[in-house]
Amino acid sequence: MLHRLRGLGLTARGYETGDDVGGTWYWNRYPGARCDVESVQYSYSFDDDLQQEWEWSERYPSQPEILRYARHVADRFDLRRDITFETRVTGAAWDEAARVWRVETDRGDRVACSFLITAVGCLSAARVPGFPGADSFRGESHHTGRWPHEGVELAGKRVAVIGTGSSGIQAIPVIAGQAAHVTVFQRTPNFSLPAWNHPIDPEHARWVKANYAALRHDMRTSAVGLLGVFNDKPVLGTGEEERNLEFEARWAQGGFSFLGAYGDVAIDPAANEIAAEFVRGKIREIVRDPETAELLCPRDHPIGSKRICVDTGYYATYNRPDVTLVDVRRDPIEEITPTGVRTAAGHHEVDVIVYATGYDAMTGPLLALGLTGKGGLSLRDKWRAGPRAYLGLMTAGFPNLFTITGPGSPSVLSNMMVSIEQHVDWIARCLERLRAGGIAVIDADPVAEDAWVAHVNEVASFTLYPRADSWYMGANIPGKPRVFMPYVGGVGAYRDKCDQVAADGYEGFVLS
Ligand code: N01
Repeated sequence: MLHRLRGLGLTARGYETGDDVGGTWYWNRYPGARCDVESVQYSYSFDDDLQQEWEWSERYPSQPEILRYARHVADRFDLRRDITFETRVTGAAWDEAARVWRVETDRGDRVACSFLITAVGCLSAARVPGFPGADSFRGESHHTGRWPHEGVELAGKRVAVIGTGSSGIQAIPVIAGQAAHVTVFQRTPNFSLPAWNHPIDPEHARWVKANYAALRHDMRTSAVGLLGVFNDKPVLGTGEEERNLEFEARWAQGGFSFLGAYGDVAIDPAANEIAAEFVRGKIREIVRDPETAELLCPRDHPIGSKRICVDTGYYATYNRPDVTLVDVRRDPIEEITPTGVRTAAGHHEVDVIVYATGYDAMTGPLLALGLTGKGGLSLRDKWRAGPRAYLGLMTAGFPNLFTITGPGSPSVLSNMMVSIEQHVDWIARCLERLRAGGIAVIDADPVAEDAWVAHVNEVASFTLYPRADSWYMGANIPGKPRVFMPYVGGVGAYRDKCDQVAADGYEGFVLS
């Protein structure tokens, strides 16, 4: 965004809490942290020299490699000189008379700007549940998303991991390889698919680079911003032998491709159950102790209705004698003691606690900015019953505020790089046209916003997503309104809609 704004000849300044670029990949340094989108797809497309010159080493990029990439991009485009690091935005208010945003930071900065663009991410407000006694723990305890930069010594230690979402599922096998003993506290089992990560075949990398233009186009016009074959064919009515061959082939491919095997899995409970049972069968094959295998089999949500996990050796880790699984639904965590975790059934002595307990997703990072719009209305008050935004790009009553990957856009249901670039391009073009037209202020029309919010909900209601207690629904945060926050209508269709709105003179926006 900064690069594009400079290209328009605008003066822009970034504010960043960390001491360097990288966002998610700056903060998430837990053992095993890796992206589950393939590296050649999880990368910027805005500069052809960049995408031709950068060499990825693995099919799925590790956190250190993505962080190196982010730093490389910052160096290459000389971005740091316009970023103020180690500085948190603590409040921003729209000044109606002066038509500027007045931004405040924890360093005492007071800045006025015509436009305010948020790039705070969807999963950056880390959440640690308030277990009684947590502060009394004498060992080290860390949230996966706030992992110490110097690393954590785990060799010979007894480690508790609380949480089995994507972060826990990635970290547990790696931690088990280092620690003396790992106790996993699982509340809800998740579906996880194998990554089958491997070094990038140089021949494949050359082929991708030679075909990047076409591949990027396919990603931008796809459903979720990823390459791959997503079948429309229904699994219901497909013979058992045929569907098992298809599921086996997808399992062997690794990653998200499994979910694209059949078109009805995301929308029909009976179809979904067939895919879910295939994965449960795999868990039972891999995990030797039948009781542990059953504990690891998800049953409370349709497969894909919570963010699917992608792992390396996760289920097999429970075959290790030094790994224990505790089902905290049956045996709840009662308190953290100075030396461990007490559940209803007993006390687990540990030296380190890893909180893989997730995030106040999507709205959390935006609400933390302390935004106040027209008439002194705070975003927190406006969104009390759930987020409301037009196209996920602007929220009515907060003029000249753009939200990159905001609620109501595909964001977390897609390859984030594709969705980020789409928003950046759209916002940049919008600012260019406003300037050309001598327009100072743009705001979402509340009527258009209501219609978009209704559409977002309607499309979600055709799917199985609302059936899960997921962070997509805000269900992981006590008291958070239960609303499906991202837009499930597809990356390609969403892009067309945004482009059409712009082509029609910013239909649904009020310009003044
Ligand atoms: O967080 P989560 P995450 N007592 O919210 C449990 C992306 N990501 O950091 O399900 C006990 O998914 C909670 O249990 P339950 C990806 O989009 C991507 O793992 O609420 N347990 C759950 O098991 C992902 O979806 C990558 O019952 C408690 C876990 O903590 C998103 O980030 C890697 C608890 C939280 O799981 C978030 O993933 C990592 C309590 N009081 C993350 N409170 C890749 O690209 C919570 N839990 C690979």
